[in-house]
Amino acid sequence: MDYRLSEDILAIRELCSDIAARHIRPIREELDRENRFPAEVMKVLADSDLFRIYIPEAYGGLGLGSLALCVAAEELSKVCAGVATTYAANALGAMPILLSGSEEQKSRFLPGLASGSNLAAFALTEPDAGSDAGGIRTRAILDGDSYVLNGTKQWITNGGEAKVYTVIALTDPDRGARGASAFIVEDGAPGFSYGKKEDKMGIRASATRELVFEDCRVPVANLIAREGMGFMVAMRTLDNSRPGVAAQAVGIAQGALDEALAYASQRRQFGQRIDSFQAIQFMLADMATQVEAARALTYSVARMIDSGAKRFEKEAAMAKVFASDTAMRVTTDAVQIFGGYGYMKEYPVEKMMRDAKITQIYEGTNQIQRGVIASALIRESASKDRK
Ligand code: COS
Repeated sequence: MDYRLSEDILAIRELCSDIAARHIRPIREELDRENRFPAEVMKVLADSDLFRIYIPEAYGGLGLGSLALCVAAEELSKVCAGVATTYAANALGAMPILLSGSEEQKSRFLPGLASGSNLAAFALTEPDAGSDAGGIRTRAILDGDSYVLNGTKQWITNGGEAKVYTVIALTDPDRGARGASAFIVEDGAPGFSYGKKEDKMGIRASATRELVFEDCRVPVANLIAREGMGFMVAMRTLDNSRPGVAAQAVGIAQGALDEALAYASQRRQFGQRIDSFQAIQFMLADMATQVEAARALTYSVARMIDSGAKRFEKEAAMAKVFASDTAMRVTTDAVQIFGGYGYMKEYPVEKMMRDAKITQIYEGTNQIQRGVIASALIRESASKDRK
């Protein structure tokens, strides 16, 4: 399908494809097996200016927006979703500053994120607050010219590796979601340490770690927007980042489809290539159709964001749900086409199937996404009725 991508985006796609082939494919199995953070790949991505894509030019970025970032995430995910997660989580971490930060915060933090010299992370989830983001307990209490943070954040992508963390904490617990605020916490802040490192099913190249705040002092200047705006900052961040998860899922699914196509043309059974059997052909046809539909939806919402749309939570949730469910189905079918070999670690499709699973869970489970879609539909329908 021709998506009429700009010259800039086509160049990014080619660059990511080349980096994935030369620097990621040869080590992806090792990264997965050893649960190893891909520092050397992050350096290549930084040297290639790929962290600059989504950051405005005024802060050292390329100002290319959401579609460009989606295309980069998709291309890297075709080869290793763990590496792609490490890369894309920077945009998630930077998003609260980009969307709601002050001029001073943007000039202070974005250039380092654009150059890739600093990585970023976003910290919302807690042991007892996952889907129920309004149920967080981490506290932030104003004391002189700083806030004092106490609490634990869980499953934070880039935890321990990032230098800049955007953290959601309660400044007014009585007000629930409306009492949350967003803060920028730097690695090394007094009272900020790292806890448990997770051993995950998939995306094992990405670092996932607990953040621990014990009387952690954060300057007042690091409060994003105003007190009480934290839940809104988090929701707007997720609306902007979910198309990136969708793009990651499209990449994983495309990678699995490519592997299945190549394998089916080589593998012979009953004296013939298995891609000559209609049973396999129909599977491949369905896989390809679903991947293309997921890509079309993902690029559409990214274009909607780039064109300046104000609310797009429904479309972002639709892309995330559809693409991640597609990735799970397509990778499962790819394993099926590989048969017994697909179940073995020597072949990449079992990793792709494990990697795909998280896209149905993180940045909001697909059940939450369906809730977001339904709420928007009902709201839109009610507002039509009033007209
Ligand atoms: N954009 C702007 N405002 C939003 C919004 C959005 N996308 N989503 C909610 N809001 C606003 C609501 O309008 C409401 O405002 P008022 O208090 O002024 O009415 C406020 O935020 C609270 O919204 P709501 O009542 O819908 O909050 P809930 O506690 O019911 O939670 C969900 C809403 C479930 C959507 C939210 O908790 C969520 O997204 N959960 C998933 C979290 C997640 O993705 N975690 C992944 C980890 S981070 S990688």
